[in-house]
Amino acid sequence: MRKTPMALVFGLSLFLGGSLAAQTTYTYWCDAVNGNDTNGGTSPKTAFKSITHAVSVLRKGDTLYILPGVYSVSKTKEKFPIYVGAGPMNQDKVKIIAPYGPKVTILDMENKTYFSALRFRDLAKGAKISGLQIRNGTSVSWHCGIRLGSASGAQWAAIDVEVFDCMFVNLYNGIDVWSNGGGGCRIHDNLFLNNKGFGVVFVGTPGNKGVYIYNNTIVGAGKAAVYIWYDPNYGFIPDKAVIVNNIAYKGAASGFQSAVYSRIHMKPITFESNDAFGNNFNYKFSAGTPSASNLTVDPLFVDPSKGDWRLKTNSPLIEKGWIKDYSLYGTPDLYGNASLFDYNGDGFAQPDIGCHEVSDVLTTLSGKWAIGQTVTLNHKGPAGFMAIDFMSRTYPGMGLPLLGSFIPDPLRMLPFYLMGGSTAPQKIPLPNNPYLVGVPLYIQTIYTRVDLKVVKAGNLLFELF
Ligand SMILES: [Ca+2]
Repeated sequence: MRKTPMALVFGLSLFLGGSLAAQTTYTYWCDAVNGNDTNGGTSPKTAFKSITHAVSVLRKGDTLYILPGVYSVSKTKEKFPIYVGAGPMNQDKVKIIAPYGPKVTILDMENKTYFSALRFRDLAKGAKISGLQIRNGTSVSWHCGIRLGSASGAQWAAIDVEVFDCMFVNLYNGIDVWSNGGGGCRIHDNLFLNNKGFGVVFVGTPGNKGVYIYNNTIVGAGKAAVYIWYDPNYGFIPDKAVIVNNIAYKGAASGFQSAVYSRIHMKPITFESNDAFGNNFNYKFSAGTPSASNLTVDPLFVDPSKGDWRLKTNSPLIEKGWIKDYSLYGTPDLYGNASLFDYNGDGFAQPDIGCHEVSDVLTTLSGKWAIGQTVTLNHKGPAGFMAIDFMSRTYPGMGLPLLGSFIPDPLRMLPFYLMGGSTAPQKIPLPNNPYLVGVPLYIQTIYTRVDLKVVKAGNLLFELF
């Protein structure tokens, strides 16, 4: 059924009106440039200034959008570490999102001796953070960008926290994960550059829920890119670790601290489809050897000299990722595109290795994405493909073998319309509805061959306002 743009607009208004009536959580904004901590924080124009203050007002299920800028002690009066879930109020399932991404949204530790920039604790179960760059830490061992968990008691546990689409630059460790009393944290689609210690270090303990470390690109780590610490003398025994699809590139690891290192027997660990290349030592295990799915090949980055860590279209890492758990691929890659995309068009979407998923379709948006404006969606796909556009109010959340990353939640999906047998530009008039201001919307375009035999769900565009 073809729906006209007017039907879309009507549906948009209806949908947003209905959802606002049922809203029980709040959305806050933080703006290093124009914000003020004496503001109410509930719109972009009344944004807070510091992340520290903005995080302190979050309650269970709330969302915080961090707008572009440099956040630091000197610029926005941050207080490190910024605690999430330290109490007294419950901050489970809060979402901390920098929608414009980590190149322009920066939490700067200014080379001072703070233990970490952010720390998630036991009252932030299921919290998510994405799109932020954390940079310029110290040379002190175990200092890090984000700390998850501890060996010091349950109140320090990090549980089911998700860190994705972030950058960790010039720190000691990127992320420290200790799993006492917690675990289940997911660290994926992040880019780690030139950290002096580890990219991600995981210290497991009995009874924990393990850790998922996947689709990260870790460049120039001074020690291991991914380090799984097992020491029976200390009781550090990871129950579960899923370490897949990571790139460890040109690390300076020496001796036992190889690029991807584990002192554990292979059995509790799923260790598949990683690529360690150009490190002093690429793989090292205390027992066993990595399976053949783990590669040692040049990833063929687009242009490292210009900081472009995407994969070239002839990279040997395309369609080589681990495919046994499609639930890992429901969020965008570091660059905002689908993290699961059927590049070779064989009807079977397979993830690439690293934080970039190579795609041959492209949806771009021109015009001003604001109420009362008309925007144009421009489509670029293979010859003979048509484009179908979806909108959603949330992150996509599902990876489907035959399709790729997909917006799954029908209650949050806005009406869509078929463009017909082409990939021509599509104009979308946005309603002049004040309730739309501050509401984040996703657009996803699905490209399909006219005979529907090949479908590529790509180009998750994360747009706002
Ligand atoms: Ca792919």
